[in-house]
Amino acid sequence: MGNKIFNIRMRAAKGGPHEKGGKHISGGEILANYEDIQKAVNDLVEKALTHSRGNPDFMQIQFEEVQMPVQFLAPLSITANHVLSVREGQQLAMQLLRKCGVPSPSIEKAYELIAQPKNVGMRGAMLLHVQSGERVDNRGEKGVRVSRMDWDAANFEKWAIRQEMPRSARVKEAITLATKVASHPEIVAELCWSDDPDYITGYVASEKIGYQRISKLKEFGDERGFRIFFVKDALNLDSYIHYLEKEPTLLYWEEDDEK
Ligand code: WAQ
Ligand code: MG
Ligand code: MG
Repeated sequence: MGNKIFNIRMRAAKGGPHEKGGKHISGGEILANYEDIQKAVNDLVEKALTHSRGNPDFMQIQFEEVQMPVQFLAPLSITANHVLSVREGQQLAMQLLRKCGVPSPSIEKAYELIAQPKNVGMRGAMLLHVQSGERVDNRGEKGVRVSRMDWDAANFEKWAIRQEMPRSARVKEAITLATKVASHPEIVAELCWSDDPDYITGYVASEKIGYQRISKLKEFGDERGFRIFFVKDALNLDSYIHYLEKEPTLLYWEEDDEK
């Protein structure tokens, strides 16, 4: 038994690897002890091989020991918003972004970026400057992939039962990512919906408004999905990206947090 911790990550594509123009199918990241690496690898392989975006013909799995100390965070508080149409869902998303302090012109710029075909099919997130709405990461169609984060399965299950949330890997991954992202003081909001054609629920999240789930942000069958992080200041980009990619985060929920 060691107390070393490892980051295991996977990316899968169809039509060749991502960097050779393949279509992104699936990605995943897990933090595990040495003795749980095998299970983590199996879980990631299964995720990619049974994906609704299609069967991959390229997959890469990689792991490495994490040398940095782990930060522990309580999951963001959850609000469920039920909407009847994509239009209503998207209007609510914009309203929530404004509540986080993102000005309307920047929100419009975000939606212009989303509408561009070259930004469809990214495996990571776009970073946008809050005030100008300009994209500030230089990661092109790859985007910034948040990694080195996880949430113990048993602790997540307890939380999900109490919150009446689905006990799915997808929800666990989304709350984990949103909590890690929101806890950075320079990131004021996140907008997300899935690129999986069979999943239409998305969210807006921030430290201020918590995880605001929106039941419908796109139509079934649509393979366009996104993650956008709005950052206050474009100057410390390298430090945000280091935080998102490299600094290990584990969620932990205490029953008496009552969040
Ligand atoms: N880091 C950065 N961006 C990511 C990451 C990551 N680790 N994982 C995914 N993305 C980006 C990428 O551009 C994908 O195309 C997009 O997000 C959607 O990813 O019911 O399932 O994993 O409360 O398909 C949210 C609602 C589900 C969950 C989100 O996203 C709920 C989802 P997906
Ligand atoms: Mg995912
Ligand atoms: Mg997906």
